[in-house]
Amino acid sequence: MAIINANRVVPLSGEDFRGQFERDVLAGLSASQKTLPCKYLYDETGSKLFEAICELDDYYLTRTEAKIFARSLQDMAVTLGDSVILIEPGAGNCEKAEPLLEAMDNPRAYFPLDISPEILLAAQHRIRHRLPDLEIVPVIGDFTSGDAWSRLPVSNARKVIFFPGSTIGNFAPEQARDLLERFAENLDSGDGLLLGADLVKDSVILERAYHDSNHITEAFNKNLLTRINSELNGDFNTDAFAHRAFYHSLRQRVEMHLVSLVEQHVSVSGRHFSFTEGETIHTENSHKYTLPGLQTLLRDTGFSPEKYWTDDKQHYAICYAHVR
Ligand code: AVI
Repeated sequence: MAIINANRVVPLSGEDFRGQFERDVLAGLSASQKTLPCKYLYDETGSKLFEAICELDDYYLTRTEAKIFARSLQDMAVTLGDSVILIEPGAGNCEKAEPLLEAMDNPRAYFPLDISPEILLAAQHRIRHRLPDLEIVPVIGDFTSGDAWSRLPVSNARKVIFFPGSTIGNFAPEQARDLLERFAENLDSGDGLLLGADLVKDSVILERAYHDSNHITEAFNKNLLTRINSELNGDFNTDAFAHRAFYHSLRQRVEMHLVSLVEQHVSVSGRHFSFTEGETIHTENSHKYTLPGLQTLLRDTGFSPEKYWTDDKQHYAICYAHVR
C-alpha cells in the first residue's frame, strides 16, 4: 500500500500553545508543591542551553549513548530489519536518526515527529542531501498527544519507533507506561521500538550531571522563569532562586528544583503567588532505570524485549523490543 501524504509536511491543527502554557504554569504554581512541566524548558534559549549541556563532561548521557551507537550501529540496523519505516517522536534535528538510516538496509521511509516545523524542515533538507531516495515525511505535533499520531501517514510497511536520548526518563513511571502503550497502539504485531534509557548508577555521577560545574544546567533551569516573564507577563527575579538537583534513590530519579532564596511574591498573567524562603518549584524529573526495570516496563506495555546494547560501565542502555 502506498504511503499517503508522502513527502509533505503534515500541518498542525490550530492548537493554542500559549494558552496551554499559561494554563499549565498557573495550575503548577497554584499546587501545594509548586511545579512546572519540564517540556516548557525548551524554548529557543532552553534548546540551545540543552545542546550545551549535551557537550559537557559532567553530562555523560549524550556521549555515552553516542558511543553505544557508534560501536553497534551495524548490529542495530540488522536487528531493525530491511524496508522499515522509522518513526521518531520528538525528533528535533534528527541527528541521531541520520547515521541509523544510513546503516539500515533500504529503509522504506522516515517520519520525524516534532513540535518545531523549522527544525524538522532543516533536518529534512539535510537528510535528503545524504539519502536522496529516502521518503521523509515530517509530522508537526506533540508526540504525547493522540492528535499528532493520527496525522502520521498510513502504510502497511514494517515500522520501528526510534526513541533515543533518555527522553523516556522525563516521564513519571505511569506516564512512561502510557506513552509506550501509545507507541504500541500505533504499531502492529512484530513492529519494533528502539529505546535509549539512562541507567541507575552512583548518585555522585548522577548529581554532577544535573548540577554541572559550568552552571549550564542552572541557566537551563532558570531560563524557565525568564520564559514565563517574557511570554506570560511574569516578574520572577531569577537571582532570587537557586538551582537544585539531587538523586532520589527510592524513586530512582534526579529531581530538578528552583529554590526560593527569600520570602517573596511573584505575579504571572495577573495572578499572584507567594513563596516562603526555601520553598521550591519542581521543574523536572529524570528517571533512571535498571535493566530488569526497563524490561518490565516494555513487557507491561505490549512489547517483548529482544536485545540491548550498553557501554562498558553499564551507565546507559539502548534496547530493542518488538510488539507482541
Ligand atoms: C532531555 N532529557 C533526557 C534530559 C535529562 O537528562 O533528563 C534533560 C536535562 N535536564 C537537565 N539536564 C538535561
